Amino acid sequence: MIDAIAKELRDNKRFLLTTHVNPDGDAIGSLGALALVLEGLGKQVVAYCQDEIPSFLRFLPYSERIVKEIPGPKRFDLAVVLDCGELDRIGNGAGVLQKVEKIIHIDHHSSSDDFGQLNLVRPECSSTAEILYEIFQAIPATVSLEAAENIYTAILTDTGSFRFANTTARALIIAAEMVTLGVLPEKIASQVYDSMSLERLQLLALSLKTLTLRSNGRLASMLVSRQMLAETNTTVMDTDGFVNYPRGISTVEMAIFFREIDSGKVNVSLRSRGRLNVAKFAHNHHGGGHHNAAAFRAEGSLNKVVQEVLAAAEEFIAGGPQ
Ligand SMILES: [Mn+2]
Repeated sequence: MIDAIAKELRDNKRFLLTTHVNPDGDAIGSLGALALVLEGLGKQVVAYCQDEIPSFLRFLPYSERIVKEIPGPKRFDLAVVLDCGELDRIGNGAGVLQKVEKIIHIDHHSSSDDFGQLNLVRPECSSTAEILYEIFQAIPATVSLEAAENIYTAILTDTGSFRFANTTARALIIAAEMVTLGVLPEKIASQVYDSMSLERLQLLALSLKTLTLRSNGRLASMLVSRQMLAETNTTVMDTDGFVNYPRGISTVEMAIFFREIDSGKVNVSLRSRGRLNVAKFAHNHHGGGHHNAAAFRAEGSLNKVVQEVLAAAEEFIAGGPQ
């Protein structure tokens, strides 16, 4: 499959690249890395993401060229969907994409649909960028420093700074290769982690007050409401990574972070340590993700969603490893 995809990338000319709504470091890093490598091969590329690039990723080369509308009418030979388990997670661009004759789907989410003509879904990989790097070697294509910064950042963020269970030897080897190409880990870490605004810190302070423990300390939860965002003049993007605070408590096996995105709509992020499979919990609620990191969207008031989900999570934990 790697070789088949490498051949398609070599043989075609006009590419549409896209990723999921609410993009993270792997989404934007994979988009940027593939766009830069394809341009290096003389291809025409449009990289699309429906939502705003989070501020901590805006230092990434190419990120400023990612478009929020697919320019039209434009014909593409090929679309590549990155880090995105279901086609409708692309958002508004999904319609345009379905008109492209051939779709290549590259992902590492265990719940991925096979919506492409070519599907390369490898849940054992740390990140989508890790899979891309293997494809770049198969083309074979030169990885510039700019592309390397994108790949490194994608692996760094998807492994939680090389801390999560997906921090494999292979993830570390690729990261090391990116450093060999000139990536400066200190520079990337400082851009990604030390670029917090005062407002975001104030939002975190409010959110931490909502931290609660259940199931004898095995379940922790925290929330951010629309009102907290208004009070601190922040947006939902400022909540990125907040889920790691409840997750960091020593007794916690499952952490849940609720954020109210609109009235009546709540985003629920799940993290686990060890054997609890939160992808399964997310799947029960029409979401998806990985064994230790997953998410879903729920309808209803924040209060109601919090109560129902926490009750379900207590039962889930009592059921033991899934
Ligand atoms: Mn990813």
